[in-house]
Amino acid sequence: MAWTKEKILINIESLMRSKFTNPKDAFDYYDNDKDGFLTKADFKNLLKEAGVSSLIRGLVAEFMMKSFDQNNDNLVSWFEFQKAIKESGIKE
Ligand SMILES: [Ca+2]
Ligand SMILES: [Ca+2]
Repeated sequence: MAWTKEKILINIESLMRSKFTNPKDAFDYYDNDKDGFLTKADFKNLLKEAGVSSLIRGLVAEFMMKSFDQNNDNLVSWFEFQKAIKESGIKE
């Protein structure tokens, strides 16, 4: 079974739907230290729960960081997260 970008997004979307009522709940949940930013490690946790294979989790987390993080500080703020979710087509 191949992991395409679409499949990963579908998995993330279904995780969001089953576990959280809105993206902010998801963001707060994965923001472990509650500083208002997600790190690459936080994305790995999200991907783990979305059922993404451990073999590619690191790579996908890296990819998500790069596409979500707009000011290149290696952190994803709520603003960046929200924007990326809108652009990805994941419905709120
Ligand atoms: Ca954090
Ligand atoms: Ca950032």
